[in-house]
Amino acid sequence: MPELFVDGEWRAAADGGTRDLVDPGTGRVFCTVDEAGATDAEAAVLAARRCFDEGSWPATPVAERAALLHRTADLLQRDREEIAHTETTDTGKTLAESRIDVDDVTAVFRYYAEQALVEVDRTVDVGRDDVVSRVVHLPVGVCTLIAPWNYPLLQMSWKVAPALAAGNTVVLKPSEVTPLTTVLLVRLLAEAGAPAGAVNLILGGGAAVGPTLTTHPAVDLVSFTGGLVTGRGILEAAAPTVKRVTVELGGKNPNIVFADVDLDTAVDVVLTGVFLHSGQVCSSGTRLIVEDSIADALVAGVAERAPRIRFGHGMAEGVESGPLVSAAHREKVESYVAIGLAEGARLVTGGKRPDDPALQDGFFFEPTVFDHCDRSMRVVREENFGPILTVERFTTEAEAIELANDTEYGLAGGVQTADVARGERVAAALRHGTVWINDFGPYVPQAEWGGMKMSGNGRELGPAGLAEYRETKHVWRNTTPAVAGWFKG
Ligand code: TXE
Repeated sequence: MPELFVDGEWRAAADGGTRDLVDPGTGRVFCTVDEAGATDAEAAVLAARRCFDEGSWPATPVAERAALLHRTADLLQRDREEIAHTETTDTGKTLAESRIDVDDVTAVFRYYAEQALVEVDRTVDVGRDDVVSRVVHLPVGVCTLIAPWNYPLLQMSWKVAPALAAGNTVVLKPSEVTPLTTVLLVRLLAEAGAPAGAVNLILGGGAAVGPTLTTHPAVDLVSFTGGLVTGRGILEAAAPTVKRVTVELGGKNPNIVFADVDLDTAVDVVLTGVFLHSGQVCSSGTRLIVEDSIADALVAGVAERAPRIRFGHGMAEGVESGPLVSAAHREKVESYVAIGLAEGARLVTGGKRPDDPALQDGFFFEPTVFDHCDRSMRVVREENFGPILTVERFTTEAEAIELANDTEYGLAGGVQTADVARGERVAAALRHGTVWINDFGPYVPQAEWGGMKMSGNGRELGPAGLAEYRETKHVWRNTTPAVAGWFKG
C-alpha cells in the first residue's frame, strides 16, 4: 500500500519519488517508502482546506469528534505490538521504550477526547440588559504538523489529537528518517472514521515539502517540533502569511544536584536523565550542575555505571539502550566530543563508538561524561542530542540558579535536594518550561509541555495544548437595536 494519504486515498508520489529507510541498529536498509514532492504537498493542503471549508470535520459534533479519538486510542492498543516493533526498527529505541510510547500516546488521545468536551465558551456581562455577549471557540483551520525523529509517534500525536479534537483538518509531515509509525497512525485514524481530507499524510524531506507546507496561503497554523535552525526558518517562512506557529526546539537542560542528596539515588537520576534513548531527548539532562563538595563522588558514580548500560539492537531481549538514529547524527555527536576535548573538558568515560564486535554495524555510541566544564564551552551551550553529560560545579544556591539559567534554551531542568523549601525556591527561579524536583523526565498528558526562550513558544499537552488549535471569537448581539444618536446629521 502506498504511504501518502491525501483526501482519503492512499497514493504514491506524483513524481514517483521513494526513500530507503535504514534500521539504526543494523545500519541496513529495511524498507522503501514513497517520498512526496511539492505537488503532493500542495494536493494535501488543498484537500485539508476543502474538508475544512466544506465543513465535514469542523461541523462534526464535538461528541463525535471525541468518540473518534477514543476509537483511535482503542485501535492503538489493539495494534500496540505492531506499532512498537515498527517504532523500534525505525528509530533504534528499545522495544520497552516503544511500548511505553504507544501507551503514552493512547493516553493522550483519551485525554483530548475528554478535554474536547470541556466547555470553554462563556458569556460576558457587559453591563447592559440589551446586549448578549459571548466568547466562543472555533477551530483554527488547516494545520501543518511537523514532527522529528526521536519520538515520531509520540510527538505527532501530541499535535494530531488536540488539532482534531478542536475540529481542525491536518497535514502530517513526519521526519523523513522515521515516518513509519505515523503511517500506521493515519491508517488507524482512517479506520476510526476520519472523513476524507480531515487527515492527510505527506512523507518527504524538509527541503522538498517543507516550503509548501509552511508558506501555502491555505495553511492557517504550523506546529513544529525539531531543531532550532529549522524552527527559526519555519517562523520566517510562515511570517509573510501571518500563520499561527508553535515551535518546540529542544533544550540544553540543567540538572542541579545539592550535596544533601542520597548519592546513589542522585547518580541514578542523573544517569537516566541524560542517557535514556542515547540522549536523543529534547529534555535530556545534559548539564549536570553539582555542588562542589560531592562533585567528585557523583561523577565517579555516574562514570562507574555509564559503561555498564547494556547496548544492543532495540528489539533484543535485555537491551537497555539502542543506537543513535543515523550515521549522520552519530557524526554530529562525535564532532561535539572533539569540540569538548579541544575546549579542555576532561573526558571521564565514553567518547567513542563501542568496541563490542556485535555493535559495529549499528550507529552506537558510548555514554560520555565530560568533567570540569564551564558554561563558555560549546559542548555545554549547544544541543548535540547525543549521550554526552557535561559537569559544572557550584558552591552556592544562587550560583547554581545562575548557571542553570545561563542558556539560550529553556525547555526543562531539574533540582535534586533533600531540602523541600530549597527545591521549591530553585524550581521557582528556573526559566525552563518544565522543572522536576527530585526527579528528571516524567510528563503527563494533563500538564503543559514546552519551552521558554529559544526552546520555543506555545505549549503542547494540557488544556493549553488544545487552546493552541482554537480561535477565539467574540459575538455581540444587540437585542433591541436603536439609533445611537452619535452623529446628529
Ligand atoms: O531536525 P530538523 P534534524 C535537534 C537536535 C538535532 C537537530 C537536527 O539537536 O541534532 O535538531 O536534527 C522537518 N520546512 N532536534 O536535522 O531538521 C524535517 O523533515 C519544514 C531537537 O533531524 O529540525 C523533520 O520532519 N519542515 C528536536 C522535522 O523538520 C522541515 C528533535 C525536524 O527536522 C524543514 C529532533 C523545512 N524547511 C532534533 N526542514 C526536539 N525538539 O526534540 C526540515 N524539516
